Amino acid sequence: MYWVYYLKERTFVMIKPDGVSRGLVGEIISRFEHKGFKIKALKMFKFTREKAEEFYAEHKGKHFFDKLIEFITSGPVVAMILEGDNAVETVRIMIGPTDGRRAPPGTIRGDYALDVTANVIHAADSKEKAEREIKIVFDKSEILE
Ligand code: 3AN
Repeated sequence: MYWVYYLKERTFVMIKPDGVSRGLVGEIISRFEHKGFKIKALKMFKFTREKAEEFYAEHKGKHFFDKLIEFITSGPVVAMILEGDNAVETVRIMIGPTDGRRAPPGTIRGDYALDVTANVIHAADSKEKAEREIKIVFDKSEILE
């Protein structure tokens, strides 16, 4: 008997305003689909200042906070929940390090970002953060079982 184990971990991913305005939505979603992740929720919206400050609360007080809030509220984002084995870690590997200038080619930031604020994509860096971010952005009714 041959068993395939499919572990249903989920993570939160968001294409930032620069990724949306540059027309990278299809390309980025396609990478995750080709990798094998299932999309459990997907929506485009624009952050209010209040929601953005809640979302990035852990960075409050840091030198880049105001710039980050201004950037993330500057245009629509595309948020999604991806499900698959080891989703949190694997998606983080696929997006690459924060600074697009240092992100290796082959990663999303490595291929498409040349900045540290406008770095095309966000992904939760732990299971706890993923659940927190999902709660901030999605209503339960917007998520597939
Ligand atoms: P990541 O998105 O790789 O998890 P975090 O959580 O450290 O990175 O930072 C959240 C966001 O804040 C980043 N995606 C980036 O847009 C911005 N950011 C982080 N560090 C800096 C920095 N040194 N200068 C400007 N913006 C930054």
